[in-house]
Amino acid sequence: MKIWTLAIVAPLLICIIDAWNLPSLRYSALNLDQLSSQKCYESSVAEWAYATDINDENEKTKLSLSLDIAKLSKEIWQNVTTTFPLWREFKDPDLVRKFKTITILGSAALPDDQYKKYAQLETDMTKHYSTTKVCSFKYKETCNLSLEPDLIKIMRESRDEEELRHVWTEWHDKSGGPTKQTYKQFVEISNQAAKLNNFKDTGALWLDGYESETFKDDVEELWQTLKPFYQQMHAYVRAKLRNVYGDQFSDDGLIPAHLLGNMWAQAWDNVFPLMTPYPTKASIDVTEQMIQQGYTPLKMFQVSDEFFTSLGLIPMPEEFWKESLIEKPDDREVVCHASAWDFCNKKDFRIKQCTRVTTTDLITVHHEMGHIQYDLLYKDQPYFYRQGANPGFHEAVGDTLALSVITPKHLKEIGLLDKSIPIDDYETSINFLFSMALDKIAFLPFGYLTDKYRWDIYDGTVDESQYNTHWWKLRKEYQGIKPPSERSEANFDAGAKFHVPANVEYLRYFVSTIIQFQFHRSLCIEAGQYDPLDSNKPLHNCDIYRSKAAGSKLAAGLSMGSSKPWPEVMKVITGQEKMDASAIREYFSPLEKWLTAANEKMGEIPGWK
Ligand code: X8Z
Ligand code: ZN
Repeated sequence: MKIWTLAIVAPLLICIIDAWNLPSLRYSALNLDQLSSQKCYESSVAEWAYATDINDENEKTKLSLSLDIAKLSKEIWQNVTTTFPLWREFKDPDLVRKFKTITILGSAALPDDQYKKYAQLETDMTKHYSTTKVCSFKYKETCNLSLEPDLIKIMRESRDEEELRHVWTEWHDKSGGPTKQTYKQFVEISNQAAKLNNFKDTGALWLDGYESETFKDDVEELWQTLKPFYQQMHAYVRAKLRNVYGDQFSDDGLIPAHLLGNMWAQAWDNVFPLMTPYPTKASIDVTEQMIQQGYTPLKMFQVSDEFFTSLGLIPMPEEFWKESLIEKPDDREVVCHASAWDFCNKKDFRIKQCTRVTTTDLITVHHEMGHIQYDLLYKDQPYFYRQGANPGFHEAVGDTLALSVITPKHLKEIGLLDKSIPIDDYETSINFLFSMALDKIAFLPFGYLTDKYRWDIYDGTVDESQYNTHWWKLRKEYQGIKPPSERSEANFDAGAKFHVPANVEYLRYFVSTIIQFQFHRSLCIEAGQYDPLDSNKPLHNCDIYRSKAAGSKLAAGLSMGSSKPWPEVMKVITGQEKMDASAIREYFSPLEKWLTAANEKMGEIPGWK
């Protein structure tokens, strides 16, 4: 929750003053730093009020404040860029780095009336998504089911094909479809803003956040490396689902999207019980255990906090526990999609999550806590550098820790897995790795295609006459899935995924999925929990719990914020400067072998038409 320009200008001016030794200006620069923090705080308060209580008044307050701040940002931006037109020639690279960012004002670059429209369209779409209700399959007259928790639970638990198809179709028709025209207008204005920031379109602006000319190609290469593994997963899951829902499958090899336990078929861990590799061996779904032990959302956050502090990382501050919203209220509409908030005053950090007591949500709790931990670690950086090294880094922090938390060994340690259950055998490892792959490997193509889709829209390759056709073309090509009901251009199925109406860049999650395994590998070596040469210490068994060495290595990188290009931060954490798939492959290597053999044995040929 940051105000772009103010975030940029304040530390920038301090830096200019330091560099040119003009102490007389220092006072006003400091004022500007305070002003930017203050404005960011005010806007966060208004945004939070709205996201935790969607009503007209909160919407009005939020929109009018955001317009005021956009105006102010623009004013300062114009002022600074006209005062220092030759900033590219400055000798100090740090200064150039700050100036480079100032030329990116984002949507605030728009003329006031256009900005107003942009903000209104985005609000309208997010509100529509967050408040959509659909009708029940079993009780036809009941039409108040919401995505969180009702539909998510049905997608997770129901094995009734008709019910799944009904819920999938209702949600896609009602949440996505009506926003198609709004999205089209949004794309146009968003591109205008990108051009005012000297980018050819919004997709190019998003990619600039990764500070690399080759980033798009690098991501494609990573995907190509991992695609054969994904196809093995896909083939195995398809074969097992065919045993359950036979008549839903045809010889095209595609999996119907409603059968994978998740509304967007982005993570498949919920269908694990239908295809457990070794059903008599342990698995890591601890939902039942948590319920039996009386876990609450608060307890889940406490467990997560304890893991972070066991590494010597920062405990959540008092304000966090007081002000966060960790359960869905029943007296008002909220934006349920989980998020973590930095209020820019170095004190106020909050999470908003409609938490349920499930294994998936326990992981999401760690994910969100990772965002806050990052915010806390870089809070003393100059205002402008209080961001992730790149968007993928921010997404990877909590997930990295969760890779330890979810190991059977750790679950035993915190009492969520019975101590007497054997876990060190090969079969249990395969069960564990398979459930992890249903989450992480299944996610990869979705994490990639969601922005591939939007790049194609933003650069004009695809117009609104093809919005839905193109979505399904990519879903088919990358994920190997197909819609369970007739789709047409009257639908807008991409709009049924939060990040599209809410305009959140998505490649970050693909990047995160790759780099979290690089982080994990490095921290595990640091903790003495992983040795590539010791087969008794495989990467997937590593738990960095209580390792201060691992914690301080992570903190050293994360506390840099965005003060240096991400490869330098990566180097601090992993010793490597590049993203690479070797860690994720190392982690899953026993499973990849097992799956290949299992598919061969079943005569299941990976791939689809
Ligand atoms: O949106 C999220 C987080 C908030 S940054 C809950 N995630 C993506 C999603 O839900 O689609 C985490 C996993 C991917
Ligand atoms: Zn996140």
